[in-house]
Amino acid sequence: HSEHCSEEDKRASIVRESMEVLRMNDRGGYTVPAEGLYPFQWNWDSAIVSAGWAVFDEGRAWEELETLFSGQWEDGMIASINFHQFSNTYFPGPEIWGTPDNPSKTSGITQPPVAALAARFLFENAPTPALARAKIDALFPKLLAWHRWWYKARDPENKGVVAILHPWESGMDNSPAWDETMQFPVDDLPPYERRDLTHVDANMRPTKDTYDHYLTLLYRFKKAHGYDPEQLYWISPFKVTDLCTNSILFRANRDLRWLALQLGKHEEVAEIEKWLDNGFEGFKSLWDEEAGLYKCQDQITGKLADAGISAAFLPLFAGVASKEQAAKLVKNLERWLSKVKYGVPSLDPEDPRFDQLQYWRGPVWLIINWMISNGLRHYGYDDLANRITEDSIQLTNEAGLREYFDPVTGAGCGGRQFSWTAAMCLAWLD
Ligand code: 2M8
Repeated sequence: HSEHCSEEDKRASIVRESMEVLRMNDRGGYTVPAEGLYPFQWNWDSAIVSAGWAVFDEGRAWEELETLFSGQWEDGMIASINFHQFSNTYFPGPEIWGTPDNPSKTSGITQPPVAALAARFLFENAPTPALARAKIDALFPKLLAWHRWWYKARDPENKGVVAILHPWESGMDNSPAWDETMQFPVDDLPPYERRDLTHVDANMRPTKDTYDHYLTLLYRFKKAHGYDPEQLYWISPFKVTDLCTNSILFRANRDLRWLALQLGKHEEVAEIEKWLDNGFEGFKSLWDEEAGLYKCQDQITGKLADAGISAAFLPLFAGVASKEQAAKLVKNLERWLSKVKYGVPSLDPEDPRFDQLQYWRGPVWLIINWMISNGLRHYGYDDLANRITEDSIQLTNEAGLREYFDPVTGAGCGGRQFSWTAAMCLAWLD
């Protein structure tokens, strides 16, 4: 009994700590992912964090999304980073990106479109329905504009699935899924100084060669027509169908459709249904029958990436996999989980590149765990979903609100007092 009690006490204190972390990382209308390491407003972080705020401060939750959309470009894009306030603890900052004022300073690329999911979550869980309705009325056209941007700028050839043009856009920055597609030669770069290594151990962060490639893309995009997204699609040496982005976009379209129905926007419903139908077709080219996994695809060569990554399970979250595909995915997932203590590792633990500490090349990320477990439940794999939820509770109980976790030892890695981990403890694990 006493053990049970102390587990409960532990959980209650994690929940309290999670609220404190969001308050501490609040910069007035937006939340930074982590003090020092990431001192600006990140796109998909903020969308996830708004669900955390929703648990104890409804108004603040909506404000998070409103501030995110205050940086929306005229063409509809929501950039990966909004630079609301000066900071010199992160590289590359606004002076390197040098985007046109559009309407405020941002990066020049995007990130996975979680915002519509968050908007639906806030709307459905709203203590004050009238407030929620007013907020959604204002937010809906902006969400729609962003989704339209994805298809216009990132699927001009009507594949039904969208391209990312920079690994930073996937959110899984140094995933082994990009090892082959990142082989293009780097340009002569102006000298630069990374800041991430002043906050976090080098063995937990991308290598210098990887950063040289990131910056080569950044400078080419900047030179090419001031980041005009419609030009970038045609000139980028990195053009990939990413599973994380496309699964989230598919799910976000379902949530946007649901919101459109609430608002009685029938033309918009039809427009979104077309994206869903095309997406359903587009996903077929990402299925690797032999591996029993979804794979990212190089749009330049047409080749599927060889790496099995955690995003391979996200089509379950999207709801785009068939029952047969789901069964094969589950078999792979069970094999992965039998090789580690805590799931879900970001790379197949039997891949020789698996590295339990290296960022998106092995470690566990709570936001991905939430999406995978949600998807598993939808397909009726409750036991496996419970295992992932239990692992996530254990990890945060033992290592705290870290950026990511070692799947072998359970140790916390990367940044501390991390906002999206706190948000997951509030909105999912409590
Ligand atoms: C990481 O990415 C940034 C670049 O956007 C970085 O390392 O400098 C990723 O984990 C990304 O998914 C996340 O949104 C961001 C902030 O938490 O950090």
